[in-house]
Amino acid sequence: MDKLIITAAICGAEVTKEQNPNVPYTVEEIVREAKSAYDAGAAVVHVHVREDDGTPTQSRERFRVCMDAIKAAIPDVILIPSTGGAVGMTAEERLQPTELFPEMATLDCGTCNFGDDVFENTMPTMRAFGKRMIENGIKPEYECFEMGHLDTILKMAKKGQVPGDPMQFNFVLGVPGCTPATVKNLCWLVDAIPAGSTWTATGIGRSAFTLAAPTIVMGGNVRVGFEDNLYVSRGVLARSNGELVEKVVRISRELGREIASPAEAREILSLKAR
Ligand code: KMH
Ligand code: ZN
Repeated sequence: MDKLIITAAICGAEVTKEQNPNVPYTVEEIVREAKSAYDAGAAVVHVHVREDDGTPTQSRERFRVCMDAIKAAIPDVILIPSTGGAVGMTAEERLQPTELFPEMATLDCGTCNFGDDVFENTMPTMRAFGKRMIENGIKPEYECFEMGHLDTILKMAKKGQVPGDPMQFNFVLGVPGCTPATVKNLCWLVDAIPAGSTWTATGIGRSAFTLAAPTIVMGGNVRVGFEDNLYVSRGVLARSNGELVEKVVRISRELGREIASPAEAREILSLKAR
């Protein structure tokens, strides 16, 4: 079994300092959180950015400044900027980070309820995002919140509308309104991916670690971070993203699986040398 790739989703677009004062907004705070996750064992950082007051933004300039600052602090980390942004943003707004030619970026694979909101990803939007990623040589991380999302993106890959083999999926389970974070649901999704693909599981809220454990045993990779979960254990706010990553590292080592470095993660994810 390959070593475990840990992704830290350090910031997200929805969580706030009111919920956990350690949620990063400023460039300095984003670098601090990325470095804490990396030092704890994360090979990948999933990047959202905010204005200094916490407002989510997809500004190309803000992404450039934040990603350059992260790279200056931890040069070998793999960055996966979001093209999901925040609910309600336009496709054009959301696509801005792809203009920076990152080695990877998220590509959300369908519309779904998202708490009280609707996270809209229409077919034309997904085709436009796929085309951009093909043109700009970006490997997508396919964010699937539902089985229908996975089925849709596999069909699009067959038609050449999005980058194909080998594909990297992130199964995001436990979003209110979407697929619950159960082992049975995870197995259903994993069983449907093409041979040679790689996958990550993200459990939202209290399922962050209960989904991480079976994922580690099944050979998948794990995402944790403030975007998905603000607590390190019941009622205890995490002091940093690093603390969440440390917990995954502990679980994985107990289960006998070692942690991938960024170089090893690039190999596992078939990322091209740049
Ligand atoms: N903020 C969510 C509505 C992604 O990064 O691609 C979407 C999201 C997915 O976070
Ligand atoms: Zn995200």
